Amino acid sequence: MKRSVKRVAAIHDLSGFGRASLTAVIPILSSMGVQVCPLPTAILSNHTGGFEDFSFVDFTDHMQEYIDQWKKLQLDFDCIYSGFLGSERQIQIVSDFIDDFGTEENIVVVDPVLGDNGDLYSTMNEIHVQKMRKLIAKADIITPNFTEVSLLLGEDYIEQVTDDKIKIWLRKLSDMGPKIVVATSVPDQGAERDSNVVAFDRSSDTYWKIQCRYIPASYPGTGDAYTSVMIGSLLAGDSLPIALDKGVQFITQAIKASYGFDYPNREGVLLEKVLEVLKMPVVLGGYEMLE
Ligand code: PXL
Repeated sequence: MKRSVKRVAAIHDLSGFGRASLTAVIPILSSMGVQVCPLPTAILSNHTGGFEDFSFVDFTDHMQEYIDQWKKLQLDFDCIYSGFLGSERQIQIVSDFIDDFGTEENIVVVDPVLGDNGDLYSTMNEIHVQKMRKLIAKADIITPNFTEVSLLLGEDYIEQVTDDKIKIWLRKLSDMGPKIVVATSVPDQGAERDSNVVAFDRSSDTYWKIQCRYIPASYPGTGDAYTSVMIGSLLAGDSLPIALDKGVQFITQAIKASYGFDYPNREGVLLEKVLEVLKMPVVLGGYEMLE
């Protein structure tokens, strides 16, 4: 039976305050007409970006019984989407989940959350990186930021990168398994502070680049928001470059709708003010194919 509403298994933490992980993924995909089934990895009072402390309950010990119940219900999903994973054991659980629920038809998206701005996140270590390398082998699509690209490849973090170099790196990541590699926050070689989304699609041997103009503000959770829009767009039948472009436009609009207001960035972008635009036809901002 064909489902009338697409369904995503979203394997992320639930952070009660701050608009990251599930509190970004659920409203975005729901607004795009996609059902989100959360598989929580941890429950936090608030995310960790910019907050000094937080309460944290690791859900690892309960994930298997939760998944077993989903198996009993014979659930299936159009997409499996994993993000922040709190422990190495969780990486194994996600890997097993992909073995159990992955099919030829559905898409497996792994956001290999490991670090940002050249550094590993404080809760991650080298073993985490090694396990993540194994997990991305099982994904159809991965969405590392530029720091995570370097970490996964074991390359030193660099401030500037040429198109030729990022193309080689993305192909190397794809050689590790995923058909599509979407790198975010890739420094632009021309405009100093701009960054780009650069993607490689192995099936068509094509590279795509979407420029993101610099905005002088950064907010936690925008990576989760970007990947969610991309997934919603792909599930609606859009092509990869259009899905990548829609994500960039949404994040740009969300940041612009937020930074005029005086509130702490750690609370995330004001999603509630921009969710409606996800339902509107988009004027594409422009993607280019890299030769
Ligand atoms: O992807 C953002 C995110 C997710 N989960 C937790 C976080 C953050 C960002 O800081 O702290 C727990």
